[in-house]
Amino acid sequence: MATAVSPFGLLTISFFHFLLSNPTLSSPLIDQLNQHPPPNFLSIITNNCLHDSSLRYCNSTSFDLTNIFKSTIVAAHLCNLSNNPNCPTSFSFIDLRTRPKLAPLYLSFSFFWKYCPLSIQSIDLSNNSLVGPFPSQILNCTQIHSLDLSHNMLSGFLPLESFTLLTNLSNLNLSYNQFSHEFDVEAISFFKRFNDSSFFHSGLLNSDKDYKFKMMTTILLLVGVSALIASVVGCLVRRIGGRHKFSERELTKATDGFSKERLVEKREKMEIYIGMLKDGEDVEIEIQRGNVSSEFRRNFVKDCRLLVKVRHKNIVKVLGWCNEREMRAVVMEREEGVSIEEWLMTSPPWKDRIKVAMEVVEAMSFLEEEWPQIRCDVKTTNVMVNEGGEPLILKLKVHDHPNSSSRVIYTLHSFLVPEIYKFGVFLLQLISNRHLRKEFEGSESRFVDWIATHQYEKLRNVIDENMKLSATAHEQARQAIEIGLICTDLSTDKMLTISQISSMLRIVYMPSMIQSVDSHHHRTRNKKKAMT
Ligand SMILES: *[C@@H]1O[C@H](CO)[C@@H](O)[C@H](O)[C@H]1NC(C)=O
Ligand SMILES: *[C@@H]1O[C@H](CO)[C@@H](O)[C@H](O)[C@H]1NC(C)=O
Ligand SMILES: *[C@@H]1O[C@H](CO)[C@@H](O)[C@H](O)[C@H]1NC(C)=O
Ligand SMILES: *[C@@H]1O[C@H](CO)[C@@H](O)[C@H](O)[C@H]1NC(C)=O
Ligand SMILES: *[C@@H]1O[C@H](CO)[C@@H](O)[C@H](O)[C@H]1NC(C)=O
Ligand SMILES: *[C@@H]1O[C@H](CO)[C@@H](O)[C@H](O)[C@H]1NC(C)=O
Ligand SMILES: CC(=O)N[C@H]1CO[C@H](CO)[C@@H](O)[C@@H]1O
Repeated sequence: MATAVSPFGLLTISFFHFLLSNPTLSSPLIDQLNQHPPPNFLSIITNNCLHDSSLRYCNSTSFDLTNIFKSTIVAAHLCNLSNNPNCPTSFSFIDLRTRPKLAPLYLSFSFFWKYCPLSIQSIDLSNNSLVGPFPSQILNCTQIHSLDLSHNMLSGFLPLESFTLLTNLSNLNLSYNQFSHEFDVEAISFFKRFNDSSFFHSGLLNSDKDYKFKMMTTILLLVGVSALIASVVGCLVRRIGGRHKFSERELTKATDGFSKERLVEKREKMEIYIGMLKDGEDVEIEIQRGNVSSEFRRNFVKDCRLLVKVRHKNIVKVLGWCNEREMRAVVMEREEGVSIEEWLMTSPPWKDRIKVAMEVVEAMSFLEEEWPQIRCDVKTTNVMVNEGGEPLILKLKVHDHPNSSSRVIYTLHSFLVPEIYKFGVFLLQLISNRHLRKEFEGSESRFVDWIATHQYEKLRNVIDENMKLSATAHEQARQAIEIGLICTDLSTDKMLTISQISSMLRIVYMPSMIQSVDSHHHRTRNKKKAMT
């Protein structure tokens, strides 16, 4: 029966054909999505439900006509794009293999996934450099038999409970991703039906443990956002003696015996305290407890020895470490300021935002040149800014292959999202002031795709309107968006270096701009001096 294979029911078929064949509607997908449902759309879907109550939208408490309409449009395009025969009556698979531009775009249409056509049996989104958390919206298609997300850069935890709703799933491939190992695949009965080849190099297998182990050292070295006062000048002088090792006793004292009042963050394997050293210096202390192998401890110290040497005005200072049998800790300076995420809520002007972007990219470029083993995790939550508008990068990690060329790091090291990509996202956020978590379900790629699709016709929506830009500044912002999109283009073979991006930004802002940034610098420095 025709209804059994139609994604949206018998009567919509003619409607689909209207969409697919009407020449006046041959404009791109996005234009169609901006149209209104036809006047009789409610009666179309009501009739559909009378004939086939299994349609996903029939069980909605109220018909959200706009989204149901949009979902039919996306379905029509996606069916065709996936080369299904007889679209859309037999839309049985989604094939977006090696479509790194399109896959994130289609994933971002949450209304489509919410009403996932029941005819779809198989979904293949492999080989797309997808970043961010597992795209849970796919799991709305509970009926599927096959799901392939291999060869992407997905990270974080699997939504285990939602997975178990996929009772008919018989083929799963999550290989070559960067998930966090949280469970023993063997231990969860749902996953027992899949063998190891579904999870090769995904971060989920026990055999990936060695690799996870390395990740843990790096996690420990990550720094949280600080919020109180630090005397920066003082600490520079005091550490010249080179004593970087702290004992557990010293840290106990510095944190009033690891008191609750001084605990600012607690994660599964890590606690972050604020404290004060004997000499009155305010510090932030990251602690990992429990026994680890001696090899782990050796690597930990090796990494710390490296980190304490890094000195740059826009990179957090690591003061030292503690390495004891039951506890490891990293001690860092604390500076006054707010995270960029919070800062953006105060609608800072364009010149302050671009100054932050330039200083961050210069600090990254300093690391790239001087400390290629060390990378930083640039995000609006991991960079803070002080009262003078000076940014400070708070999260660093040491990576494992100091000898590999940067080209190799970017492409083969799949567990690391290229730093340049992170900077691109950061830059685009500075310009657009969009909240990734609230507006794009935390997905960087969705955010980037949103910018890419709106940059021409809807530039006004992309640039944060609170900035009230002059014509020159508007043009600078437009060019900065282009640079942001170059940084986030994972489909190209040629990755630029951070230094190249830094130069491009400088060119956009021209000498006059740089001068004003520099003079602003001096003001900031003087202010700092005045404060101390
Ligand atoms: C909608 O609800 C009906 C009755 O409760 C049920 O039989 C049907 O399976 C539901 N359809 C979907 C798609 O959940
Ligand atoms: C994966 O994508 C790359 C380019 O991005 C391509 O060269 C390669 O053939 C693809 N692999 C598969 C298995 O499709
Ligand atoms: C679809 O996904 C959303 C969010 O993941 C979830 O709340 C909802 O229950 C899902 N619906 C179905 C039918 O699976
Ligand atoms: C699994 O397949 C059976 C038989 O085709 C079907 O009745 C059932 O609804 C499917 N399960 C889901 C979650 O769609
Ligand atoms: C693992 O499962 C896949 C399909 O699910 C199958 O093709 C493959 O032969 C299995 N491998 C082993 C070693 O059992
Ligand atoms: C998953 O993909 C990987 C890499 O393409 C492949 O080696 C493996 O056999 C696949 N596993 C399954 C179950 O299809
Ligand atoms: C609307 C649309 O994109 N239709 C296309 C579906 O696919 C066939 C061939 O694969 C094209 O000829 C149509 O233009």
